[in-house]
Amino acid sequence: MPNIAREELKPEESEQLLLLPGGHPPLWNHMDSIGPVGLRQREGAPGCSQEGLPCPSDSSELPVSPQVLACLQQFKVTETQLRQIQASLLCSMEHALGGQASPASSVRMLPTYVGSTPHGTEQGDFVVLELGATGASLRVLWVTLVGNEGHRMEPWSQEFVIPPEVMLGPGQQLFDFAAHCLSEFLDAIPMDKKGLQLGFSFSFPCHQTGLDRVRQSGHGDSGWKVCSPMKAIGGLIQVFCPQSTLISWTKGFRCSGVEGHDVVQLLRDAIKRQGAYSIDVVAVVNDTVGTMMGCEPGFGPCEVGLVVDTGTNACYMEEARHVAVLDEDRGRVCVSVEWGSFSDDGVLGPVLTTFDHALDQESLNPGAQRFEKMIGGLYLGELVRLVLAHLAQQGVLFDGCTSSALLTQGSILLEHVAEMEDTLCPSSPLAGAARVHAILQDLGLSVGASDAKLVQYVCAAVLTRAARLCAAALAAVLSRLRHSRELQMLQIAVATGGRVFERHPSFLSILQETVMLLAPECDVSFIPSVDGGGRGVAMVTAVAARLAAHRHLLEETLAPFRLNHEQLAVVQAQMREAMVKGLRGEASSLRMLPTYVRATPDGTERGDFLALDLGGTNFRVLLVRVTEGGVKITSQVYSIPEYVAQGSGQQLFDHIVDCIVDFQQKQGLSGQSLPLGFTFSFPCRQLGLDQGILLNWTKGFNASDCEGQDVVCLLREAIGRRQAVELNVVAIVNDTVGTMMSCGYEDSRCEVGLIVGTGTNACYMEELQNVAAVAGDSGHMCINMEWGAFGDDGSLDLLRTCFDANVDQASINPGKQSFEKMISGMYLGEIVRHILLHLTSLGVLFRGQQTQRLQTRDIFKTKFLSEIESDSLALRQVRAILEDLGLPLTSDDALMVLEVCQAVSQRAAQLCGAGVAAVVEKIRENRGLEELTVTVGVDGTLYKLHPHFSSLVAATVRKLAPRCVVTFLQSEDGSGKGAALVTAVACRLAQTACV
Ligand code: 0WK
Ligand code: BGC
Repeated sequence: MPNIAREELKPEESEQLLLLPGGHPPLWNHMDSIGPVGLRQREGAPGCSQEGLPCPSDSSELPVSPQVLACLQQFKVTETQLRQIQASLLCSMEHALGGQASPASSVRMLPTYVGSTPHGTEQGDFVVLELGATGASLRVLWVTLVGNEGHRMEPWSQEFVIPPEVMLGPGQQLFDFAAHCLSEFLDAIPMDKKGLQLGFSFSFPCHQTGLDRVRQSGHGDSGWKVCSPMKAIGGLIQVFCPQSTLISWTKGFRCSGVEGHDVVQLLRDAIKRQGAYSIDVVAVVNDTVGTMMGCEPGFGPCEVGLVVDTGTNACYMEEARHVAVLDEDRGRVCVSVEWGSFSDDGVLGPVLTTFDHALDQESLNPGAQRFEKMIGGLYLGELVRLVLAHLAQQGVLFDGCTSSALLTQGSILLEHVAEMEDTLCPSSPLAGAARVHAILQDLGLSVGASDAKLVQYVCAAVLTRAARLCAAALAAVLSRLRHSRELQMLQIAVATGGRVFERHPSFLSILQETVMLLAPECDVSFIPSVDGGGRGVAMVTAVAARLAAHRHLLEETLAPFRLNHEQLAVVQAQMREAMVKGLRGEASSLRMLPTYVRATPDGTERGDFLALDLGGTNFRVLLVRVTEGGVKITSQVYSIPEYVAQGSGQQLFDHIVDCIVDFQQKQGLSGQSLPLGFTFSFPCRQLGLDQGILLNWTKGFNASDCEGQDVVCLLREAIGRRQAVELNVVAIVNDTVGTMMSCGYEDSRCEVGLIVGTGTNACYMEELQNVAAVAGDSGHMCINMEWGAFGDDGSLDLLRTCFDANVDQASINPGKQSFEKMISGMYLGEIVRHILLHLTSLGVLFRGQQTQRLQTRDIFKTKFLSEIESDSLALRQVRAILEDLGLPLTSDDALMVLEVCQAVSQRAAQLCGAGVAAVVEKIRENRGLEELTVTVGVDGTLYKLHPHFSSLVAATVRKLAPRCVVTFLQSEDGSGKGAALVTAVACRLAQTACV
């Protein structure tokens, strides 16, 4: 931005200056420059034009001294300078929106987390506390919202003057004062005062953490602050409230111990100290937001809120995707510009007068809020005072006499300027001048004949500049809006609030005209806010209250999914106990099935093997070539249609043999009888390596005539039914065992196999002496725990939720596989769906609209959880998935669905971690080791694809088994390779036995 020198007067301008009508001071025609009006009133303009131009009624000309001219000249801002301020402010806005670190002298662009303008449905009684909008006073309101239907109720309100020592004293004193005013106000209100909800309009620059949006700060932590804990299931339920950290005081406030602190908590503590009423601070709102939200329904919605009161600021509805800190890609969010801090010396320097510098130097915050100090009502009076004192000391005003009042900072207030400037075009100029005289005499000044008029021109010059600068800033916001919405023409309603608007009617007209000049492509309607935004704050509070209530219901619903360390340690201990009982053959929900796998591979295995892998997402046939150089796998995936998985056993095994034959043909293996290892991922009581009695189907399989049968026989019979096929079934292994063996081939410390996929289960190398079912007491045997059934004896009932019960009831094996149904991929999506149905029925989600789609079983796939919880595209993902499901969602819904998914998957991972901790601790104690180093071989889609599952399992194991160093090794080739290796070991052992 080029540096602009203070503008020299163009020749035609200097000629104009010398002659003035009726003793009026030299003024400029604002069309090409900014400052008091030109020499003669524009031809044909009406009497007191709304531009604050002198009225022709007083036709007398007023000689103006060069000093006065030079003085008023300083307040001239040219159109060019205005356009540069507009452009520089726009640039600073986009800079800050992009999240780039911005110098203190730029606008702040603070997201307010107000994501929507009022629906009009908001209802209820709300208390509003306004602090900071009107300088040395605070206001309390009781606002009753009646929604669309009801008849509008006038709010009750009361204003309290804040003593200067409170505005400059300790922060606690200020908030105690506010709490005192609150209760004094409420004492007088004849309404029921239980469960009061308060909206705090705090008109200073603050970093907010949320109003109705939860900041995503990683898994499970919503970033909301817990206000007050209350007893509930499993410890705390949390009440949520916003946080708003004060960046810096402005506008005459300078309380200590507040900047950098959460002003909501300071107010809460003060209300508690006051102890008169229990009031919940539900929302904190900037006054511009209250003004925008208070826009009269008939006019709105307003999408810009503009306040010019003691200070000045604006907010507007920005596209959320443009606000870098939000990670949002849809919808809009209200951004508080905080343009008061704009002071790009490059463009403002030439506009800043000596009086501005003087005012800044004497202010509480020199160097800060430079833009605000040229526009805000707190400063206009002071600017006028400094100019008048200067002109008096130059002897061109008040006969060169000053007064102590005139030399006292703050002696000329906004009201004085309003009165004096407003009389510039009174219906009767004399009356006007008399009032100016009265004000100046009150300041102890002797007012000469032309003094009153000159003073009026000073007021007009200061105010006109303020209005123009404000217009330049507003024009920047409008250009930003038009740009971010890619519009040729922007039609917009701007809500205005603040005493400068109320007291200076010319302010709005000058602002309007200048906006039309600077942003001709914007059709702007200005809507004065009715009650200073109190209703708007109540609207926001109503929205926040509704969302806090929704959030409370969400937390109440999800609380049972948030397991703490004690609960997980109980699961670990219960699993340990069930393991011991199962190994002893006592009643236990853990069958602890011997697998007859006694050793993990030692690398000497060799040969070609066929392997089958049934029970996971896919059925695979594999050719596994084990050579010195390693293992080479060729495989083919085949589907097992539901009607086959739930048909007859014969049909199922015939289908399996068909796939084998197809594979052999494709691999040119037809007629070869390779040793075959069968990964059969269902609970089987093995009587030997190649004998496995199916105990019960799981994971949606239910083929008849199989349970209680030796599945190796069923396979051999199917092979027998197929002519010309010869297969040598050597081993049947569970997928956990296959996974352990496959990883054991890479890492000899791998002694545990874990599957978290469609189903879940684990196996590990147990001391043979502990396995009652198998003779021998030396050496090890791999035990298939079948932990999916853990809790089928009711030991998990304390943790089971009604949603788990719904899923279990709807499954084909109710009462079975309890642990699996809280952890594995076949069920997590269904648990989430049932929770979403519940929250919809509570009106928390989807505006309470139940959709057919969401009532469809298995419509919410578990893979959605992995997609939704992926850190990078969280909300976009959520929205895309839910919209595909035809769900009408708001952005709040998207976040709540994300939290539901997080809670369900977190519980699953923690329960899985508690199980692994029980296993590795058993191995460590089996071996009487102080510390155990062990590897767990893992497979399964959920474990592999979910973005956080594996790290949560590992974290839970670290907490529950601190004396075990556990490495999780993801199996690359699945358990088919493991089955082949088990077969290879069996063949090697058989050969050595023959030798
Ligand atoms: C791949 C293994 C297979 C196991 C599956 C489990 O090769 O034996 O059953 O993982 O994961 P899922 O496919 O059920 O997600
Ligand atoms: C089965 C186990 C299997 C696990 C993982 C469970 O449903 O009962 O045998 O290991 O799923 O696939």
